[in-house]
Amino acid sequence: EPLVTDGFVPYPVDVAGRYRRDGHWTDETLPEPLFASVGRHPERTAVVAGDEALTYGELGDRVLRVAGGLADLGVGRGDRVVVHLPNVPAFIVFVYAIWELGAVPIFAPAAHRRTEIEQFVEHAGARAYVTVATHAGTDLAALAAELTAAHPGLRTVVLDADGAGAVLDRLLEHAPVAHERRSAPQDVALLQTSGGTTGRPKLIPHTHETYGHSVRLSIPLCGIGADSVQLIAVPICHSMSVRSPGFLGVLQAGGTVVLAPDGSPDTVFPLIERHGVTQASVVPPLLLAWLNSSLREHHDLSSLESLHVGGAKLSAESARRVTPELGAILQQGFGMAEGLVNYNRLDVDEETKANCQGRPVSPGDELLVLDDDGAPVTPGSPGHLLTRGPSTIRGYYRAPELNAASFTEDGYYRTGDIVVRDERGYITVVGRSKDQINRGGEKVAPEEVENLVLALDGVHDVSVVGVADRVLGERVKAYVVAREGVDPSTLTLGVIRRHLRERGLAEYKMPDALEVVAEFPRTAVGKVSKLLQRQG
Ligand code: J2J
Repeated sequence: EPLVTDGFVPYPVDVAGRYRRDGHWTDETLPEPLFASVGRHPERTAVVAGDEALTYGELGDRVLRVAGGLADLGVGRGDRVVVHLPNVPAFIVFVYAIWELGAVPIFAPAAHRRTEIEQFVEHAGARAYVTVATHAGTDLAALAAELTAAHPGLRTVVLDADGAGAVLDRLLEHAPVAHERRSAPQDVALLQTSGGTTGRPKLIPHTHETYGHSVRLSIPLCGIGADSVQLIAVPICHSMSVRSPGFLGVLQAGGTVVLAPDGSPDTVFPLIERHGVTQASVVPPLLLAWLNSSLREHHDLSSLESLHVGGAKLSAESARRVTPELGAILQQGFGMAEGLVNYNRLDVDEETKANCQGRPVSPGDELLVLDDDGAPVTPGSPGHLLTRGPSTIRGYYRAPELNAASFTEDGYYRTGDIVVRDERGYITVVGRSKDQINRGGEKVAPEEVENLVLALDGVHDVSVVGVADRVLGERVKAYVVAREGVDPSTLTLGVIRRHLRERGLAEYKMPDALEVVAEFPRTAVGKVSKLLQRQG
């Protein structure tokens, strides 16, 4: 059968050959490690959420039954399926079920709404859409109905809000498919969403080889083993929850995954205590909330061995509080859904632990730190980070124009991050050259928000930037110029947010602040100075 490579930029043949010879890429597909664990210890607990616990045996059985149900809906090898679920066991079940069929899940953040989901469905030509009836007050069943009306070929699966219910029960009545290989390791295995820097979200195609490599190496580097109990308290579709080391790492190692509906101390502290959580991967604002919570004294958090913190910059000051106050090793990481992941090794010295965001996971990772003219900088000096390697994509999905700008001719990905790399190869993230806002780990493309705000009556021009925020690192601020003759006081934050909500934009992308101005500050060449706006 032909490989599933639609929309994928292949690795040069010699490079792929080298990655396989060097053992970075193996002859394994992503569901296989789970089923190896199922075979080894079917009775052990795999996934816990609320009062529900699934053993490995039960998880494996559910995966194969749901696969049967999806096959009945017409999902087969190479088909794209948008998985739009919150932190519920069904996310894990559906993703593995889709893999069992050789199909390709698109990991859509639960916070996404019509604008984003429609783009994924259309751009990827999705065969099916899996979601929950309601999420955070939004009627997603209605969205599913809208999508099917517009795309008659699209099949939808709408679970109850908790990811269970009659629709799931019916799928589970299907006879299980046989567990067998229906995809090749070289096939595109999944599409991850990128925070993006442009008007449209980008999709990131990983193969079983590229993703599996990242997972395998993360397991030991994050100290994951059969006794690990991992808490997933950030959105489950995020790389940190899936592969760094994520549920893929934990289920491969034979540990237990505990799902939290959100990351607040009220939710997670009781879970840590009750289930003896040993590891969690979190974004800085969550860590800060845990550190600053008075609830800490009322819960036994002593089972925590390590906390992986990444997605956005953690201040050294907060970093230093982690071990004394939470009793866990802090492991900073700096990764990107495009592939590259850096971790501080767990036994690194205290200075590195607080100040650095890690070094590459894979010996196959190649990093360049370049000045504005493209010349390498000396270690210890800041520069633009470019990278290629066995877990880093060579191009976004179906996006030739974008790829020409985001990748060099020899296949390096331009991360848009400014970093300092020291002599040992440890990285500190010091800035960003891409037009992106990092709102506490959630990435916002200003252009996407600007395009939607421009459609609002009364708006002449808009510029969206990230401004400093003590907890989130950055928050979203919109500068707006009113159209001539329009009373500027009618353009309020509430009006703009309501407009964006009606357009179906994810809540976290909406401006937190608004300033109506007569004109934008300009650079010498007449461009809007986002630099000046960021200070305001
Ligand atoms: C500063 N900026 C950071 C950090 C990511 C593991 C961990 C994180 C991600 C991730 C991931 C940062 N300090 N410690 O995929 O597997 C910013 C950079 C980067 C972008 C990627 C993983 N850690 N960042 O965050 O695709 O700007 O992946 O390029 O969501 O987040 O974002 P994302």
